[in-house]
Amino acid sequence: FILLTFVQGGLIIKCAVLLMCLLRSCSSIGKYVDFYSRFSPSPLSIKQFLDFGSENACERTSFLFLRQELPVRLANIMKEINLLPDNLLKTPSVRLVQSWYVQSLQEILEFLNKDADGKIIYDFTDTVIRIRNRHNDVIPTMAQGVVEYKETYGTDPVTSQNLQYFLDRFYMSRISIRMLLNQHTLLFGGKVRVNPAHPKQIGSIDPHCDVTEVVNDAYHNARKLCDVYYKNSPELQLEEFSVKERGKAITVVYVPSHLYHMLFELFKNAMRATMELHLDAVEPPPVHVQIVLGNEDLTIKVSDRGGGVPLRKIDRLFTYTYSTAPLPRVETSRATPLAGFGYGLPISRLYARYFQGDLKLYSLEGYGTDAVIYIRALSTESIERLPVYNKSAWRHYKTIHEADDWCVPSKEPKDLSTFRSV
Ligand code: W6P
Repeated sequence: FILLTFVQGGLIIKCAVLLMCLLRSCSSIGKYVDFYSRFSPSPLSIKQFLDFGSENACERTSFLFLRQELPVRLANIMKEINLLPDNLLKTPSVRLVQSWYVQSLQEILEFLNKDADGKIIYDFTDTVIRIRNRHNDVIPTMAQGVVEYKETYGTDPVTSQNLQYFLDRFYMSRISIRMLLNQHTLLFGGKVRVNPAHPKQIGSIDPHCDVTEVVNDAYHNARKLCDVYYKNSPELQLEEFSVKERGKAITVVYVPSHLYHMLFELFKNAMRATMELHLDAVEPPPVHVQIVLGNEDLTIKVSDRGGGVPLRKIDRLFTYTYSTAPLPRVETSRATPLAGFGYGLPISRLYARYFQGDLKLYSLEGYGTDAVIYIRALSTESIERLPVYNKSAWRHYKTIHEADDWCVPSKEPKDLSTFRSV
């Protein structure tokens, strides 16, 4: 070793030091993951997010909170990554994702025993931005891992179910971590707290998010895509109803970008179904949207007349292992970027569930589909819905799945004549 160092000079020394650090950190990072995974993540309400952005909260408070909460959320989900099937863990894609999590956890831990002075807090914000960028491509990278795994090992229903369980939790955890990172950088990353693009927002939250505005925005952008690929597009028919004041814009305390993401996805799907069913129609049937504000829920229904989806196939639209099939997954030969049934729907449903809402599909096969977004009307009820690593989660991955407790329907009815009395 000394000889090598002598021959190759400083570079080798640097490599050795780096390797040593890497080994030391590799062997101890597990301990930190164990330690922090014993804490449950602390779900925040939208109201609490707003308080962080108000006058009496500061960058220091946010720093002290994130220094504890980010390791907890990272460690909780890292524990679950470790429970994935070995062959999936060994794919280069999943290894890469895992290395990002290790790296990010390490970078936050650097701030552990440091005084919360100006310089440190400033550096922390830099680290937060770096971490967010590092994890930008987690979804396609993870999807690639799933494709690689499927191509080599295939999928059985049990693996598929476990993967669904994991990915829902993993992506939900990611949404929540990015929410924390975004709030911190939007509130404290610039010179002033206001977001120049959205001055009324507190970070990514709009206390008066105009739902109709977001619906129109998402519709118009989906329509542009639709016009490119089909040379035509369905009109929008919009209806609003509020149990409160009539004639006033329906608003909600919410993250507009989340709402936009969901609506854009639903519009793309609705438009594609409509256009595919009415290929030669001069005027395809419109997409009908209802926005209803109740006392508990804000509900947005997007209805199309695109022919619908049989009940048996609805679940597939939310299945990660189904939508990442390497083979063409839709019956039509037309390849359009307009709604590929990728991860769009399952991720949109996670956005809805993240603040205690939901996203559901109700289809009338042969006619059309209603896609419904449910959002909590009260900001005090909009509380993060977070996965936690515990015995019950662990059991999900380790349970040996037994035979179903419902009969398998047989296509050939049993010959009832055997039971005829003689
Ligand atoms: C369909 C399939 C679908 C998924 C999501 C939203 C709307 C629609 N329409 O035919």
